Amino acid sequence: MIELFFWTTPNGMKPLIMLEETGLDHTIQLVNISRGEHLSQSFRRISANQKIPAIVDHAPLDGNTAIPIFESGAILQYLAERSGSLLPQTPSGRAQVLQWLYWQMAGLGPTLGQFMHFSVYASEPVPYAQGRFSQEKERLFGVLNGQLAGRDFIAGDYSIADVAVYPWIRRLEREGSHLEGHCNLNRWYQTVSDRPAVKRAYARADDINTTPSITTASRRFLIGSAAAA
Ligand SMILES: N[C@@H](CCC(=O)N[C@@H](CS)C(=O)NCC(=O)O)C(=O)O
Repeated sequence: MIELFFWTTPNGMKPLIMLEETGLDHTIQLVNISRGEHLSQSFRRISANQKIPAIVDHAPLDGNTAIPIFESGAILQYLAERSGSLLPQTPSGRAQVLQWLYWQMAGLGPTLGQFMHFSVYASEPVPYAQGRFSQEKERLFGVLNGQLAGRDFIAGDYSIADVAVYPWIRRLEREGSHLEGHCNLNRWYQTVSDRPAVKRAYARADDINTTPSITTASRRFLIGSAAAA
């Protein structure tokens, strides 16, 4: 059984979508980052980085004792291998998927996170940072749009690369970023949005929380500001 430590953010949505896609047996532990629940000592033992998401596999297939895993990319890869889904078996197929998974983890995710921070959440305007991350966001959207030309999905069949990228694109789209100028990206976005597992995952998230993570009250817990407490 997989225990998912979850809040309703883009990185949190990745394993929830994956669990819906694979049907792996799981339970959800809510970690409300707006209330600083990710900063507790007990959560630190599961996620050394004290950010969500994290999982604990209570019955790993290799017979080991329960294993905690943090970092959403590592979690997706683990769940793909655990379920035999959404990650090809061949070395070349795996490499194609993993390069886009790492592109999301190292490039798209951090860039869109900083873009959101400086354009929506920052307590004061920082025009240089807004411009820098807006420009890089557009460049990365262009890279993704180019990769999706003539392809239904990012790396061959639907895979953990799509699962990793989708929640961030959805978050930006909901925040007002227009996808129409990137026709391949927009088509892919509609296709993934229509997947039953994706719909189920967002319906579950909406039942849990519909308020933004960063409010005046929550600001002191987030963005590492209280992480050393
Ligand atoms: N690279 C990490 C990023 C995790 C992350 O930034 N999680 C956010 C929510 S999306 C969080 O826990 N924020 C709380 C904070 O920064 O204090 C991953 O992909 O798992």
